[in-house]
Amino acid sequence: NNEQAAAKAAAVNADSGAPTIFDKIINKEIPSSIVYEDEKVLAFRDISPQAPVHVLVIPKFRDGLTELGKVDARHGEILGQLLYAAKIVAEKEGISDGFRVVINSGASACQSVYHLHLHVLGGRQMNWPPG
Ligand code: D5M
Repeated sequence: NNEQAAAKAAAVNADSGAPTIFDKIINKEIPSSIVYEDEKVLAFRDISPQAPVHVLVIPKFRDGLTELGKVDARHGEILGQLLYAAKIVAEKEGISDGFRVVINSGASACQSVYHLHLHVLGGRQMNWPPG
């Protein structure tokens, strides 16, 4: 089925080190709807929103940050900055009272872009367990 095909394609592309579409977004070579930006972090609206608010938070310098399962101790500071940026995004988007942060790591989690990103989702009742 489609989901399996997508997972397989993602597995093949996983962490090849090749630039991703997010590099083009960071460099403003393709348009995005930016919600928050600072020196190290960029947050922009997901092109395929799964909730009324769906924002991606990414490090501007990938530097080995392809997927959460492959980070190491030197990434501790930026990981904290990404999580803090997610909180700022939630505030800006008016969903501070309830929101979800998701990181898909690896093909079995359906990661499709191998530039680490946090999904910030809200604006509707979120359900548990996730799919
Ligand atoms: O999530 C990768 C996410 O990236 C997925 O929700 C779509 C989103 N995406 C892909 N291309 C774009 C562009 N060009 N703008 C905004 N959002 C985009 P994953 O966790 O890897 O499955």
